[in-house]
Amino acid sequence: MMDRKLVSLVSAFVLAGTMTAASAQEVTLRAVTSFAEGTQFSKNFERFIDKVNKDGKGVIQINYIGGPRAIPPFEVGNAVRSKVVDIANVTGAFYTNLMPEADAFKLINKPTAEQRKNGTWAYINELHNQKLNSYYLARQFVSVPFHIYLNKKIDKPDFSGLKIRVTPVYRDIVQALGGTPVTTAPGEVYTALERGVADGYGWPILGVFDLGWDKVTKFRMEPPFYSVEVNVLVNQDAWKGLNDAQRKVLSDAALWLEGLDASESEGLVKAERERQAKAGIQQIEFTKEASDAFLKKAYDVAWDSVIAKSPESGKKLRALAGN
Ligand code: 173
Repeated sequence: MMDRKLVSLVSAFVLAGTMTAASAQEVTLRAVTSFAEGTQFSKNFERFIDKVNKDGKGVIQINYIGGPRAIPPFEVGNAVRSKVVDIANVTGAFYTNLMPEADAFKLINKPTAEQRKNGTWAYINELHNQKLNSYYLARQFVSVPFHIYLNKKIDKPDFSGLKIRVTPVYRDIVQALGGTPVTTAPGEVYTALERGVADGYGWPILGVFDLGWDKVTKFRMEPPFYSVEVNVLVNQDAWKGLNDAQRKVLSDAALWLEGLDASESEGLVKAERERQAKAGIQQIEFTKEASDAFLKKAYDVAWDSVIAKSPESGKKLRALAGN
């Protein structure tokens, strides 16, 4: 009797031990994106998830919760910080409340391979460790620029009398040109334009068609400016809890994800400009001098604003950006 009890006790321990080992082998991370599912700035993250789930069988898996219906865009940074989610696809523009320096990422436009070599990645990772309790896994879309789209024609870079939908990306330059910034999440842009709450909006060159904005957009202002940044962040406790094999699946997939910008963005940008023209979105172009002055002002006001909020890290980021 005693013996049999002991045997079953021992086998129960052995079984429990095996189960722990088995579940430690494969870990599942919960993921969200700050852009609508299936749209331009979520697409590559979704491809990244598919790759991790394929390459990481038995090692690491990602459970894709989804987009803004799960977590509002401006809350995603906080969700990854507090481990409500383990991994997120989010632009720094949506978490400047937690990290004012994030407003500088749009000004850093060197290829990501170079950023990984020259210390930019390491420094931005440190900022994420400290302020967002997260690991900076990847930066996407470095060669995709932003534009201001308008429904009223202007003949010089002057937004006086215009209300323009912004995020922190465009706020300083819109104000510097005399416009009135109105902050909204991407999900509210269509209605703001339709109701005339906004006369225009800031957005990258890509993605205008995703939410039907072509129907409520007349003009795209040239020149393109800044550099899109959408980051993949992993909660730091989740990252630390992974073993080397699990981290390797994520890190390899991250480099693959960053590589998509170099291989795909230029073609996508060219095709999108043509598609916008076909849809009747007209370009507003200024003289060469006015365009150059606009670009200089766009960078100057943005750096000034970052450095005013975070003098030390702002200057360090500017030196790394080299512009
Ligand atoms: O306009 C925005 O919502 C914004 O800031 C952004 C940032 C990166 C990619 C797309 C949009």
